[in-house]
Amino acid sequence: MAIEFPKDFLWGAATSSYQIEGAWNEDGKSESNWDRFSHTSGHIIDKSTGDVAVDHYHRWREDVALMAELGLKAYRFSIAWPRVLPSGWGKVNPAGLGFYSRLVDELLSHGIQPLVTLYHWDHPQVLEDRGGWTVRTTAEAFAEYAEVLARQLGDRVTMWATFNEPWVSAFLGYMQGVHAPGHHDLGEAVAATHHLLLAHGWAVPIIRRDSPGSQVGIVLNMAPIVPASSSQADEQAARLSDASLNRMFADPLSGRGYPDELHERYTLPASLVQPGDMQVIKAPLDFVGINYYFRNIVRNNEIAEERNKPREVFPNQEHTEMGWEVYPEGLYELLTRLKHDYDFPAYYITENGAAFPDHVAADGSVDDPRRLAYVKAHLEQAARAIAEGVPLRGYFVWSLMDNFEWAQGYTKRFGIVYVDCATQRRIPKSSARWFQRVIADNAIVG
Ligand code: IFM
Repeated sequence: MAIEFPKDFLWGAATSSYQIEGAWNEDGKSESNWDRFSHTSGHIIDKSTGDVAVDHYHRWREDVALMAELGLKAYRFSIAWPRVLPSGWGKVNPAGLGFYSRLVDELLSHGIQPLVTLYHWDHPQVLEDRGGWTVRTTAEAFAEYAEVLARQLGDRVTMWATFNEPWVSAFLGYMQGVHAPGHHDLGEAVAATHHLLLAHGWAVPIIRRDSPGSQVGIVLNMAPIVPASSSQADEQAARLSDASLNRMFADPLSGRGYPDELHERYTLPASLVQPGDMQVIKAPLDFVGINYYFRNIVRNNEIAEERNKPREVFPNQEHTEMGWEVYPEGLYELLTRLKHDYDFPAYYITENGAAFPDHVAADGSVDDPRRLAYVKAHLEQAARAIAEGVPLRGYFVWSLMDNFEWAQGYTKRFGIVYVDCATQRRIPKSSARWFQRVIADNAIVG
């Protein structure tokens, strides 16, 4: 039986600047935090960098043509801040801005709606040198950056996301040390969280003013959190983990302030949250983008000094190549929980997808049945949530094409389009052809 999606459901694919563009030092772009991080040895598993990535900076026309061939209704991409404002703020680099302006025009000429993410983890290294997200001035610089983009593209771009996964920027970057800038400091992660949210809150009214009528939102990585057992300790660990991953962002965005668990575990420095900040952060949104990959099963950490860091447990189920459990029901659980607990007006799945090893067959094709099954199963759960009244308006697969998977370099392929890194040849995988049919039918048939 066919599973139909609502009329006007927005079907798309997503990418991000550092993961696909390359051209790391071309046309006036300055060094980014990720250029510095990947150029410093020991951070990327295969010692690679995003210097060339999948060369989208030079192949963007070909890539847009591919999107059109697949029938995408929308394309979610991010802007490299160091291309547009190489010093973080101040002087605009017209060449960098021109690249994105041409990309937007090309998308529109094919009837593809751009969803622009202003920040997907890459900012000018000069800002990082002055403290990055741990300092308030970076949030001020971001507001200026948002204004430049909204003024220049706001007549043509009608969907904006301020940030992608601020949890990742704050916690993987400043506490777990696996992303740029590679620090290990809880205090820095908390400060970064506040400044990212503040930057978001400042940017929202600026975008509304300079891109009137557009939809403005933010993209969060969220997951259902499940205790590993019914013990009080595991339940408590799950509560902490939920506060840190989910409520730390969704609560202040919806006007509830930071979760109590943060205050229980950590004394915020008096100077961090200034009068009026929480009001800024709760700027009304048109949508929240959800990036969902797997649920988190957590167990209490028996190591006394690490009680703040609940352990994740990975059950013996099917896993993707990232080691992430395949748990499509989690998408339904997450969406219905959001509907129950918050009153955001709309949601988009802004990322969902899977890394599996892919191989080019002798006939030049790439068959990826496991990725296809992953996407199909998640779409079925999305449809279930829609049927129960969740205002889910679209789905973006991660990713349009194989790319630089951060600390995992090029060892993990998430694309529905295969990229041969040596030749930069693009080959739509069988999942891409299947997705193309789903879009054309606005339904999963069979
Ligand atoms: O590749 C990333 C993306 O940049 C952000 N969300 C998760 C994806 C897979 O790890």
